[in-house]
Amino acid sequence: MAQTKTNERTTEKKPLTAKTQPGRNARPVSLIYVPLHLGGSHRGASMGPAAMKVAELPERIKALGFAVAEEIDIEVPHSVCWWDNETQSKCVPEIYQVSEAVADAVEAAMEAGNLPITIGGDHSLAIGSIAGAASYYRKHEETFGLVWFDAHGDINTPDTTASGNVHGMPFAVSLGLGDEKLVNLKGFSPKVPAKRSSLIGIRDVDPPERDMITQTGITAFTMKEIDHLGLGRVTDMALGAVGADVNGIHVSFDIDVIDPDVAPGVSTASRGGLSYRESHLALELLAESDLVRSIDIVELNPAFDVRNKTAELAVELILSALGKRIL
Ligand SMILES: [Mn+2]
Repeated sequence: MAQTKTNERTTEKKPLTAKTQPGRNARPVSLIYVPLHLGGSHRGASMGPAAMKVAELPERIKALGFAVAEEIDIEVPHSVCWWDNETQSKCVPEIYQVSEAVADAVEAAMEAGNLPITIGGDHSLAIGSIAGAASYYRKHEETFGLVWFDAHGDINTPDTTASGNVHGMPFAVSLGLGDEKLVNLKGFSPKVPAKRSSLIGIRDVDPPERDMITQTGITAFTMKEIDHLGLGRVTDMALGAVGADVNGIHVSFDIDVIDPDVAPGVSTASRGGLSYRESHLALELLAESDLVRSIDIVELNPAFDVRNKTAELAVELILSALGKRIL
């Protein structure tokens, strides 16, 4: 194919230099790759970690001035469990197995003093990453807040789901609601209280999820609030709601929170999302809080991407979350 000059062309090599700001709590990074698709309906999500490697994620983190302490590839079982449409939550045994491995990797990274970044893969992996972080804080008698970016609520349970897809349930599971086996991962529940949980960017919410959001009492910001107040203010409000008295924050970032014009490479795109700059701003502000201790970047689906531009964006967003700044 002839190379044409177009602003779609994002595959050129950029110089591996950047303004660095490893903050005063800078930690070496643990990269945990989870090629998981069993929580959703699109197998391409399993290619997310590979696309992030193509976009030079570890090299760019190092160029920012951070050490990459380890890179871990989590094994995902080969299964066709999603073909079974009778169950209310598909592939739970397989997702449980992956969740255990992810939880152990995240907790071990935090015990080692590292910052775990879990790369998806579909959002059901957050069941494991949040369990791992929660287990760390629990053992150290510390508290943490959860800031979740998503177009969707991800707060379904086996009783409310229309699809049976577990990637629509990880927020509920982390609050202690849903499949008993998943809820009790690591032997305790809930992983995080609703009062320390925030959900930002929603615009595609199932009717039962509306009730869940209200009943649980999490702090939710829809796209309407973001349009009205601006994402800078909304991020500050989310930090105020969940982060006032915590030792750390877990950021679970679903790339589908971004508008599909900017980030087409996701499994479940929804119009009317964050702009390119808004998505960076949110993570820059969270980095400035110096509270971010663990991160998920999920739902990258290279099968729907255009010239790997969504993977490139996801890498940039991780750099912003680590404290990359313009000046
Ligand atoms: Mn999600």
